[in-house]
Amino acid sequence: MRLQSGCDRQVHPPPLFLTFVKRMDAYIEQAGLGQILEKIRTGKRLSLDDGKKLYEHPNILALGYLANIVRERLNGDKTYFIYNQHINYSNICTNLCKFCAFGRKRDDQLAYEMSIDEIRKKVRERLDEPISEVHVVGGVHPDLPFSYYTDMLRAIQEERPGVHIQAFTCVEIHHLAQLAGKPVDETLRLLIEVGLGSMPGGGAEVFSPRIRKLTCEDKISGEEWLRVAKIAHQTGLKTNATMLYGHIETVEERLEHLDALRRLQDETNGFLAFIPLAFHPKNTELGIGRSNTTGINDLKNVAVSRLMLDNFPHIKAYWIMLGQKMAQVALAFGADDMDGTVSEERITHMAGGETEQAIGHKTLIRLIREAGRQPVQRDTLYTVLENC
Ligand code: V47
Repeated sequence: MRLQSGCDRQVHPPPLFLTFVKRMDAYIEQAGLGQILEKIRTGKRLSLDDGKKLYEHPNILALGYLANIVRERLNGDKTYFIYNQHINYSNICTNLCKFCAFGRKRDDQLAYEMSIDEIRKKVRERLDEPISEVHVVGGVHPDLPFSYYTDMLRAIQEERPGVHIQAFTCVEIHHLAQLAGKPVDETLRLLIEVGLGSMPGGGAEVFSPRIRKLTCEDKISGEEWLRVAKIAHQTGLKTNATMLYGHIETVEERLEHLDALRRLQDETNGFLAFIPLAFHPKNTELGIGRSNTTGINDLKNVAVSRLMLDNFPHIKAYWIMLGQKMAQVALAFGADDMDGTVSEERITHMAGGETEQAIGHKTLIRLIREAGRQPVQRDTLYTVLENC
């Protein structure tokens, strides 16, 4: 429990709290989740059947209670945020996934591509802010040369020396390796030499071949995504992982996705955070006739991923996709990170995202405090920069 004043002073739980825990445990038992609670309390891994039971359980508060046990065991009351800037350098893409409103053909009116000078300008525009991470993601561009990507990393480092660049999903890295004509590990070493610090978790979607065939046939397979992530970890890079939910995927497909990530993490321990991404249907082929995800679906995905991914240190409630309000509530359902100040995100906004494109650190701190958590400003690798 946290005192009202001061960030990190702890007090022993009062008897009232213990009564609450006992009552909740009995309630969880009544809800038919007693065996899962026992596994969670004793640190045993949940099976895919457990995951299915959780996804299909109607009681969202019970799920939140369970996920919160793991959340608080791993991260206490801490809720992380980062000062960051997103740069989506180009939306020209050969994959043209059916769930994506961002990717465009080269001749599309809304297609764009930033020159290295424009990227420099973007970084320069925000030099007065204490940004510790520049997050770079684009499409699979048909004809930019490999040197564009190395020049971009160099330019960002020159404009903001020492900044951590989290860039290029496994999908982009796979493409860059082809461009460079080198194996993935060698390609990554070339990128690290000019400033790559870690990789974001995009492009994972849902690993199931059925889903990929129906939604993103031209994208690398789930197996390829996992292979690139594994090589990145073996090369010394930390990466994130995502799952795009709320379209045509089944509960079983979500769980197989989570299980594949959990198995890779057992091998490499290279994942930092998992980010469940809520599908935004507007302006997408897959979205025709489909609605936005509901609050309950969003919270379930946060809670179940916290419980299944027992070896992932962090679960992000990405406010850009969840909205500030839902992201704040997610902090009681397993999430321990709100991502960052962001600025100029385009992928969600082209798909009808209605959140702001950036929020200030003061808003993030207020949202976290109001949720009864302790705001912690972090860097990309979760080193604590400030307990706020
Ligand atoms: O790879 C595309 C997804 C991802 C839509 O690593 C969509 O910390 C919802 O991965 N609705 C890019 N999602 C964003 C991403 C990310 C974001 C924030 C933090 C991190 C991190 C990673 O967005 C894509 C794709 O999976 N996406 N279209 C859509 N219509």
